[in-house]
Amino acid sequence: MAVNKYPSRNGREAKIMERKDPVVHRNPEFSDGPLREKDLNSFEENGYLLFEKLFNDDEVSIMKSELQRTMDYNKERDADDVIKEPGSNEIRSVFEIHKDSGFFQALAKNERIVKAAQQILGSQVYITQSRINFKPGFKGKEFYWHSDFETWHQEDGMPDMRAVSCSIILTDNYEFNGPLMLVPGSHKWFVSCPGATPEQNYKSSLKKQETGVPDNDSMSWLVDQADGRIDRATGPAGSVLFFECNTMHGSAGNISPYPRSNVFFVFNSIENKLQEPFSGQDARPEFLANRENIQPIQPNKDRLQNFSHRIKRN
Ligand code: 6CS
Ligand code: FE
Repeated sequence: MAVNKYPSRNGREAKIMERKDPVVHRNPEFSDGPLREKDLNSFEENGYLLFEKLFNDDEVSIMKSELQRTMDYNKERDADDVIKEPGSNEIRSVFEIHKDSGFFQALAKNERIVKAAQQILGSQVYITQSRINFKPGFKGKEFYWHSDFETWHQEDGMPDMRAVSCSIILTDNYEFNGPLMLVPGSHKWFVSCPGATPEQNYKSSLKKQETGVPDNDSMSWLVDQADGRIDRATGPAGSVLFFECNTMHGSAGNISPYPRSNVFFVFNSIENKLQEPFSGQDARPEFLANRENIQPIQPNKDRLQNFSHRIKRN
């Protein structure tokens, strides 16, 4: 097994250690893309970057109809990659949306987001995980504070911090409908979490994550380091949030009538493919952590209007 640079959940007390990997992996071969120098510097400093309206109104209206279609298609589907909200039959998340052989598959390869990921990761990229988090009105429950990397390292064997999540806002994200909250600068620290990973943890963690979450003292310390700041990723549909794999984030429940639906494409560097989980347990299923037939994405310029959705094959 590879050297474990970021031990966590090993039954010891919580510990905060410095990040050992670069945030922006600068590489002149992958400098061509939508991010300017000040964007890369801001991402380096905060651990995230919000672009208002990276997609135009025509593309947004297609996103909304594809979102509805995806929801309708999965409403009655009883499959591992469809996660319901705790205590209700409302859909919380649908995974592996980048393999829907239609609109979202094309969107995942669009150069506006792929080239940005290449600029940040300094290499070619592929998608290690994708999902739509629906966070329905009234019933959308919270996602407690966590670092995605802490889970992906422990449970999926992601070796280094060289992945970036691209969250495209599909329904307007307001202050009051459970927007993503992020702690600026938190990506510079790795919180080694207390506890141990239960067997097949994903069967419960995708509904409510209780392992691999920071203890209160560590969380308070991170917010103190940010001078008390907690940012919210609010913006109109079509806006895009890039956030670093180790940035501490979470979101509150949604009791408003307005759904807060975002699609997440997690771009991993082609140099950072998943290995054996550092928890020592079995690998999580393919829909959560892609391992099969990994190819670097060839970014496309396609106008998204060309893609009509074909119902997912399986
Ligand atoms: O376990 C995971 O991979 C998922 N869990 C959360 C709360 N965020 C990242 C990812 O979708
Ligand atoms: Fe997350």
